[in-house]
Amino acid sequence: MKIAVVGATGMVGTVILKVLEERNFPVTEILPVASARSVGRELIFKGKLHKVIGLQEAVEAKADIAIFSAGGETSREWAPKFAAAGTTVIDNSSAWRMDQDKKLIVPEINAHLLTKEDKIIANPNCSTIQLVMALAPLHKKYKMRRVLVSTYQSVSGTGVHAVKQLENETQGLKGAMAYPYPIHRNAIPHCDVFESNGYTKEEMKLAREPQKILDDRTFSISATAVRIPTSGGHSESVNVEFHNDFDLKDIRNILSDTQGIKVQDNPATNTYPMPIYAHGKDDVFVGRIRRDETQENTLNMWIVSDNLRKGAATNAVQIAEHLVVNRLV
Ligand code: A2P
Ligand code: 11C
Repeated sequence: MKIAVVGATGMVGTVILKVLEERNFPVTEILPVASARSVGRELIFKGKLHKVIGLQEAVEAKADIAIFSAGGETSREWAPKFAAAGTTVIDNSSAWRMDQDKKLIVPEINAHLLTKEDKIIANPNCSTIQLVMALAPLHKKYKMRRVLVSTYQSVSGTGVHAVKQLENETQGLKGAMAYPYPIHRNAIPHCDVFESNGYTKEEMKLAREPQKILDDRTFSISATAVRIPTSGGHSESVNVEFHNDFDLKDIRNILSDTQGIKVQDNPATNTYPMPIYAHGKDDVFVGRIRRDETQENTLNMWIVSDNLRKGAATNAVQIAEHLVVNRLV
């Protein structure tokens, strides 16, 4: 497979290259793509140096698959050009996610929907992926009515400049600000831009994307997204009201048996998911599983995952693997 990675020099692009290597994806040729600023720079893939190329050159190279993580504007403009050249695009930005003609895929849940005709495939938002991974198997059995989620998101979700802001502030240094406030020793209830309804774009992604992935609009999700000074791994406090009563043991068993999920839940040994453990791993970790004692059929849990891996790079590479295994490219 000839694979283009658009945004190869960026935060997620770097992890995409790493995940392709680690999972031994059948790459015959790798094309690292970035902005004009980076063309000619060399990146290492599988121990060899590869020159970064520009977008037009990459379109002309007619890769089998292009994995994009270079922001929404780049995707809007360039994904259709790649698709027209016969390349299947897996897009990590928010550009196409809610487009009616594009599929929004978490492989464990809905990769079976993909066909050869899908030339632009959307990868969900990182906080959506870890949430929906845990909700999907529980929804199947107990049917969700309403979900309340509060997120605790790491600075790596914002990008290199935010990681730098936290590093600078931790060391008492001054520098450019990615956020309107200091993030060190702080919690900022503001991820992405505000929409006209008073919610942030991140909160609305959490509300809308799971309905599309689960192909069900009968449940609702209300979210508050908060940025905290962790450097890798998003956490979520999740309250789920089901239509049907559940057995807590069964909830644990369902989650433990779900591919891609690891249950870490033992109050007696202080065992629960945390970003420092999830960092660098591909699984979604679930713990603090307990009944909401204030309301019928309602569950509380805590979900943590590495936002750059399952939340972005790994999910995209898994989509690519599904395409290859099922001969859809
Ligand atoms: P570059 O490094 O040349 O700026 P991050 O998410 O970490 O900010 O990274 C964004 C990635 O998207 C980088 O690889 C960046 O390349 C790339 N990128 C940003 N804007 C463009 C563009 N207009 N065309 C191509 N690549 C872009
Ligand atoms: C964050 N979820 O942590 C964002 C980053 O729509 O893919 C990814 C944004 C997106 O701020």
